[in-house]
Amino acid sequence: MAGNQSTELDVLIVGAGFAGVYQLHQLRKRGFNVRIVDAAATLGGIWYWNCYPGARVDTHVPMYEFSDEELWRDWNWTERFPDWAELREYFSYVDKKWDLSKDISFDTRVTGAEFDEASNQWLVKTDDGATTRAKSVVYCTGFAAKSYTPDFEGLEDFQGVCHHTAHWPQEGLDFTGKKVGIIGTGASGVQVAQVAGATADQLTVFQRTPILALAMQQEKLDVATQGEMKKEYPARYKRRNESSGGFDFPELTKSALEVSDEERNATFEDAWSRGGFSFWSNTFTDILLDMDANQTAYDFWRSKVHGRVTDPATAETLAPKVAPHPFGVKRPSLEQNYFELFNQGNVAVVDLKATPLEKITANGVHIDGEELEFDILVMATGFDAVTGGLIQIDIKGTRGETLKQHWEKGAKTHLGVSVNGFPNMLLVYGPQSPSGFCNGPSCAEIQGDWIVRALEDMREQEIVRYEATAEAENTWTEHVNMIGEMTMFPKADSWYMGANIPGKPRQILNYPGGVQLYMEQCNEAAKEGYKGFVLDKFK
Ligand code: N01
Repeated sequence: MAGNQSTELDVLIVGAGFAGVYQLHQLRKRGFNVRIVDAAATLGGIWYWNCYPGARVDTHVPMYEFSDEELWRDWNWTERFPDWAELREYFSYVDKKWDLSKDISFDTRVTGAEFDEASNQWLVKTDDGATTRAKSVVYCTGFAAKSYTPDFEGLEDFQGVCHHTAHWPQEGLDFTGKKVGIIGTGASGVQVAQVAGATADQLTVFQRTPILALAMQQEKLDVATQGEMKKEYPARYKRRNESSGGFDFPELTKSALEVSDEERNATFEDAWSRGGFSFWSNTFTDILLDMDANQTAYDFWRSKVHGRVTDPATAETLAPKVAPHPFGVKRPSLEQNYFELFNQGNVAVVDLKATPLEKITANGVHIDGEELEFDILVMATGFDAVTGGLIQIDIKGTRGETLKQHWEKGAKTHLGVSVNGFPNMLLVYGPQSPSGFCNGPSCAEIQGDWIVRALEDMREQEIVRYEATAEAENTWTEHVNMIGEMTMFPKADSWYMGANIPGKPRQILNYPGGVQLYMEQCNEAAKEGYKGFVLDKFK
């Protein structure tokens, strides 16, 4: 690792997004000798790599930021759902306030790590050829550190410009006057389409599964408004810590099936007009638990889309009568004018279920026996989410087994933070923790605080080696799967289930019981002397 640093650390953190930055700040305050390593050139994690046009957060201000008053007091956003550029500015502001960069190795990728039994330390290898010793490694690689591009026949033959949304050129790319094809209609595809549709000569959106995109209800924010809002910030951050998904939504009390049609409709309308994820997670208690309740949400959503798309056949492609999967079990995206795009003469949607993509050619995409020509192809095809970013690192544990091998049949952890056979290794936002079901900064703080406390406890008790037992790992995995089975998430082929990647084991990757229940169990384990862990004072 280049720069001014120690080659023997108390804690090495992988990743400089919200989770990693929080760990660095908190651990350093407590006197740990700690350093972040990140492959990117700046802070920001996902916001460094996903700088495609239109990329913006789907969480409203002030939820998607740290709750430290020292930060929010002087920081103001320009929009209710900020874009990637403003998020990067925020990270740069946090960097100055918390003085972070001096302890971060940028442009450095962690390629492997091996546990050294003799010293109880990890030997962490980076792509600059260096090896760093660390007593603990905390992986803060986020849920989307490994992109996924399908193995399309002929992809390498394409002569135009082709980028995955997560490897967008840092210098940007202009769609003006170009023929643009976007493959994928997840949150990334929707966001790029909205920008491309404005200036491209022709935009074709290749849809395999319709995206149940929700109204963002974007707003400009001024300083005076935020000055008023800030009076409520402490209460709102408290609420976010007490919620199930790390947001500040009010408590839900009613079933969608116990109210009249008028009341249900009024509740849906209210959530729709509040925008963001309100319609997804803040209408009724049983939307994600009961198929009949779920259908009411889908029908409402579909009527909204059909009201905005003029051609009935196109509307049906985008929002079919039969739901492609239960509402909300694939992550909805937020949209501003996504559905109106398809009323424009220069924008078309291709239904890949009806006319599968045959191959990619030098000039474009072959479909239904025809070649569609493109200057630019955008792969908005998602991520090998949650586990992919971790197992792409060659992490070797005590049995000579790599993490990839250990998770061959599916991820297993204790409490979503620790893995048997991989001592002194902790995960933030990892598999079987609330992760993708929780707002990122909330999880970075809530789960992050538990990890910081655990590291302090280990230091205080002079524990040199801590490791989840195989039994605890199995128990936690069963528990997570059991709760998952009670929900409707397994009913869709989503990244939540690992089902978007061919050959990846199908399992619920995020803890589905909510942050409260999750933290109760983590805190209980800590109180009982880190139940489920073996703690060694001496080797
Ligand atoms: O990826 P996705 P994403 N042929 O996996 C399609 C977060 N995020 O990058 O649904 C054709 O959701 C695939 O089709 P299908 C957010 O959490 C947040 O968009 O599998 N198509 C799907 O349409 C999000 O959930 C923001 O049938 C193929 C698309 O590619 C997560 O990141 C912005 C295909 C992939 O969608 C991932 O979003 C962006 C194939 N072979 C992302 N393979 C914010 O707003 C896949 N697809 C903060």
